[in-house]
Amino acid sequence: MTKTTKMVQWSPTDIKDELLKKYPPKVARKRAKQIMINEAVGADTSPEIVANVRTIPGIITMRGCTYAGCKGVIMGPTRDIVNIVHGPIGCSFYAWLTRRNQTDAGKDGENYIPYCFSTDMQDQDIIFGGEKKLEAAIIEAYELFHPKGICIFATCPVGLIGDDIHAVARKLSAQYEDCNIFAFSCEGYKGVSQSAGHHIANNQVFTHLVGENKKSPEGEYKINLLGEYNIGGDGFEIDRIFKKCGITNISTFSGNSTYDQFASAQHADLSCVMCHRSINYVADMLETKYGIPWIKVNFIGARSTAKSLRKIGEYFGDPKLIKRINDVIAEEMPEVEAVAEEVRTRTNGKTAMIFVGGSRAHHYQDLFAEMGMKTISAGYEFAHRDDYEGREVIPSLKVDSDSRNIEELTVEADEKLFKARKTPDEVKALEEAGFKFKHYEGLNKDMDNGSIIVDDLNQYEAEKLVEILKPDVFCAGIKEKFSIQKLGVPMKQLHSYDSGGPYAGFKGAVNFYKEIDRLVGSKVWSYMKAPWQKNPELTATFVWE
Ligand code: CFM
Repeated sequence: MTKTTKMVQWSPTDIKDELLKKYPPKVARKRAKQIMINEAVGADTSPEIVANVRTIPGIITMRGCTYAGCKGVIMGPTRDIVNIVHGPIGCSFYAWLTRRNQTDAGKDGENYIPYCFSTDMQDQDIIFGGEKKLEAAIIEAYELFHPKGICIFATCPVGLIGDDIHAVARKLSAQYEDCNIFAFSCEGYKGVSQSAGHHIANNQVFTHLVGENKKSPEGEYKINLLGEYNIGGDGFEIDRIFKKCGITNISTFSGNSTYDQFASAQHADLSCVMCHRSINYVADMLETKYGIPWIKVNFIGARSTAKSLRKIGEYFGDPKLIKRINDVIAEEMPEVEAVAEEVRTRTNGKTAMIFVGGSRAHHYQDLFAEMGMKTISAGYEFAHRDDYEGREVIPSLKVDSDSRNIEELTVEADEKLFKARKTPDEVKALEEAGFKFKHYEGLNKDMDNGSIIVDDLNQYEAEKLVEILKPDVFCAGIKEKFSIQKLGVPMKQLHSYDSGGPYAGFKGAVNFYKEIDRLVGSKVWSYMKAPWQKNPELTATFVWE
């Protein structure tokens, strides 16, 4: 790479080399397997990417910890379960209301989300053990609130000293029969990322909660929405659309959810999987144990929303439902299209980069496409190979010592509750008509060949990518926000949505178009001088200057 190379002449291989150049050889060899030049379009199989492996020590990763995935992501949005963190206060404090999962306190008003429950472990608890303190905390929470459920979360020191949180949970659960108390061994170091925490949380919810409510909720066309966390009110918008279509959402895992919703999930006739990464195995377990089939959906993007709704209609196959869905789409789309058309006059041809957790780096490409914008580089913090390459690679995934650490539940058909929702003939007819169950093609197939896909992107590589490709907007999280803005590039948080949202469904799409239009059109960023722009030696090397 010479200094006189123009931006337009950077080939994907040049970019990859440039990202790796500064690393010591061993690090470069490892990172090279996680930085991929896409070749999936038109190919039978995607090129293999290394994912779900440990971050190399010394690298400033964008990832979070296993505790974050369990306590924050999966259990955080459930309003009427008391979530007690067993650990030092920092683990609680920094997980307290930082993810913008909204909730509606409902008629009963039972909502513990604004509270921060912690055992506040001190040095003496680490030395002499914290079980007694945990027991006291559970008793106090029970006596104050009498919740339906209490969940206990292990932090790193709890695992290191060996407190038996499950024994404490069992003891108190027996003592308080009207309260379901269970614990999660989700120590921060337990897995390589928050993905392990999702799995630990979901396994426990499946074991201790799903199936508890015997009575089926009322309603027609009953579904579960798996992997939707109501960030910025996304779930509210999706529920509004479901309601309008006459679809009954029994249980969202776990946006705006309640104890009873989880406990009734077995009554649904279809599971719709939104975030494949955080929950696909729950969809499988619901199918095996109760006979509920599942499909992949995406409510990010107006067209994707319409497509997902039609898929649900096709599954139930009732002309009444199909008509209602089509009517709703016809009613909602004109406003969306009008805004899209208007913003496209300014956003068409602009570029985006998306680096978020495990799903949105894929889902949000649809929204950008509706604005005429291309995602030129993307990747996940902690997704697995199937989220990149498609579910067909699942049988060939390598089981390493880290993934072995995370329990895989063995599930069998429930003798009493298993009920096939469709006959084999009905399934066959649907499949012959092109309907796909349990199907996810992954991110790679939806990105252009030659685009750079990076797993577990880090601070250094993020800045390099921006420097080389200069996107019109960069999407990631709060840790990245200001370093990217300092490079003179607008930054949109796609974890917390900054203070915006919802972006899901039809109304959400309109919000997104308007916000991105404003961001990519803003002049303020051009006043920022990135470090390389201040350096005359480098200034001469890029065409945009
Ligand atoms: Fe699923 Fe999520 Fe995501 Fe995720 Fe997350 Fe999130 Fe995310 Mo932040 S569950 S994988 S662990 S869609 S909190 S709501 S935005 S990293 S891309």
